[in-house]
Amino acid sequence: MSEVNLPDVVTLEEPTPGYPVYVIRHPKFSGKIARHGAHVMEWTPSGQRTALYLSPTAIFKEGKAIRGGIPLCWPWFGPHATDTSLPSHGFVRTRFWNLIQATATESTVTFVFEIESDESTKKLWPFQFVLRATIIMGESLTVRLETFNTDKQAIEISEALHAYFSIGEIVHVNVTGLDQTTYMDVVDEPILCLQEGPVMIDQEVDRNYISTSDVELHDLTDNRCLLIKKRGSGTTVIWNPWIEKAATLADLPDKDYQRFLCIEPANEGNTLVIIPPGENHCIEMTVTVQAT
Ligand code: TA6
Repeated sequence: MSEVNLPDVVTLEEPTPGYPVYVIRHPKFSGKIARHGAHVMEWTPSGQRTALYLSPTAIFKEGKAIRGGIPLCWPWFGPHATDTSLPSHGFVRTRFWNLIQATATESTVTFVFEIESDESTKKLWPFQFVLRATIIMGESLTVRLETFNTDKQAIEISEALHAYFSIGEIVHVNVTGLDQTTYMDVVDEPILCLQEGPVMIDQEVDRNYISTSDVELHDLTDNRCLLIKKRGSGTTVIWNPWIEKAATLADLPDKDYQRFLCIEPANEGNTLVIIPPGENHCIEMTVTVQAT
């Protein structure tokens, strides 16, 4: 792997030895991206509070997903359909990716990471693939995940851009863009429901909305709105663990459920993706912060 020259606005840090994190300090924004999981840890437009939540007790160790930022869930979302011994949310958020490119313009910085199938991935998922993550940081943030089927057979994937958005106070936010949308409530036994009006959070929420719509996260504490546009995604997952579930997560302070809401462009359940041999699929999210 040849070394990639980093733009001047990027420095390399290691929260733990051998765990590279790219730190971006640009006049218009700042950010952090870990090579582990091609994981966006932080994105902060200048003059704004940070847009993504990152747990202060996140663990930076190979094989453990970072709690917060934007974990990339692939090639399956949630628990594996048949083998509970396999890692939840697939196996790419828990391994180091290859940095292919890091470039900058006067208004953006772009990182491209890739993972290619090998013997270790085939033990978990017996298919050939190339997976590419493109992260474009600027006054907005774009995360693009492209699956290239390099196998001789069709492949079926589920996936999510599992974004943790930073908020002022969980009971003072709402999400619009999902009114009259069907969702599967998976907090307990799955049950099909219909969303009436904005999504409000006053309990554990774990919902898979069948929707291709863009959504808006309205933060009434911080007087701002996060516009979340997506493409290539048929499901929007909304999750907050609330009090009891938060207390079971060792890498999340008990009270921090109040400080984030996960809104995740995804494909899962009824919107699984089948990619013919030699073809590819792209899921993408673009986030913009607006003061209100
Ligand atoms: O966000 C949806 C979800 O599948 C929830 O059910 C919850 O498990 C969450 O992901 C976090 O999963 P993780 O494996 O990162 O703890």
